[in-house]
This record gives sequence, structure tokens and C-alpha cells, in this order.
Amino acid sequence: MSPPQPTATSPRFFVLNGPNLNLLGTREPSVYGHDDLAALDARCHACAERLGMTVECRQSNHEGVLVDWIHEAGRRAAGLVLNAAAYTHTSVALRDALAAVDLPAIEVHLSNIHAREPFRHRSMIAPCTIGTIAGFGPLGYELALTALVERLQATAGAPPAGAPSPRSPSHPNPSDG
Ligand code: DHK
Repeated sequence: MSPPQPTATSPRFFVLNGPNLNLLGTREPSVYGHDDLAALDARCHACAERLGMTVECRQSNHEGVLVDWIHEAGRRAAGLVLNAAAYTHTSVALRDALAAVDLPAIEVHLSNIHAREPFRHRSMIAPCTIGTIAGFGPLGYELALTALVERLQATAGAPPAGAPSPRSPSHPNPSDG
């Protein structure tokens, strides 16, 4: 069975990347890999298309900009993939933004933060997310998008992806309904 094609009413997810991730490809490649941000975004778009969704990918080095984008996701998206990078470990503002919006969110990290320095073991935002995926490089974003689709379908009462006769929620994106 061919995958669903994205349409105007396809679920829209945001993928937000935090500080220093604009330097992917040249930044500590032994930790963060050799793919640059454009390649990561392209991978997310391709994955979204396979899943019958649309995705908006953005990156900022600024905490307040990320806060504004989380608010926007709350109005315009059906789910959020967030790599808050260093702000993961420090930002009450991002945690409060996630708590303020009624949006399923998944925390992603390219590296395995639990195998690194102790200050990376703590996440301020994890309690406000469905879950965390860390240590799988760019694949983690695809895993997160797949998990969000499953969550959306489960919430809408539809069978999980791969099951016969998948249904989409009638108004998948908040601002569309
Ligand atoms: C990215 C960063 O920039 C770090 O500050 C985090 C995260 C880990 C990552 O693995 O994607 O500690």
C-alpha cells in the first residue's frame, strides 16, 4: 500500500533546532556528525512526505525566538520536534513555553547526552514532552516524527501507521480547524 500523500489538510509539525546547530557539519563532527543543517532539514522533509505530513524546520541561536516559535507551533502545528541544544539543560523559559501550549512535543538530541558530561544529563524540558530520543544522530528526528504521527492517530482514534485503512483526523492542525 502506497503511503498517504501530503495535502493541504495534512498534519503540520514543527522541527525546531536551538543554538549552534546552524554549525552542523563542521561543529565537533565526532559528536554531531558530518551532515549539515540543510541535510538534516531535507531528511525531515523527506520523512514527513513519506508519513503524509508536512513539516516546518527552523533553527535559532536565541532563546526568546525559540519561545516565540513554540507559541506559534501551539497555534499552527499538530506536534513539535525540539532539539533545544544547550538550552535543554538551562532554560526555564522553554520549559514554560512547552507547558503553556497544548501540543505533543518530543525532545531530540543528536548525541547521547547521558553518555556525556554530567551537566548534559539534566533536561529542563523533558517533563513537558511525550519523550526523548537521544544518540541516534539525524535518525532521531525521523523517529520523533514517526512517533508524533502515531500519537496523533492514537489521539484521533485511528489505527497506527501501517495498519489497514489509515484515517487522518478531520482538523489535524489547530489553526485549520
Ligand atoms: C546539542 C547541543 O548543542 C548540546 O548543547 C546538547 C545536543 C546536546 C545534541 O546532541 O543534539 O547538550
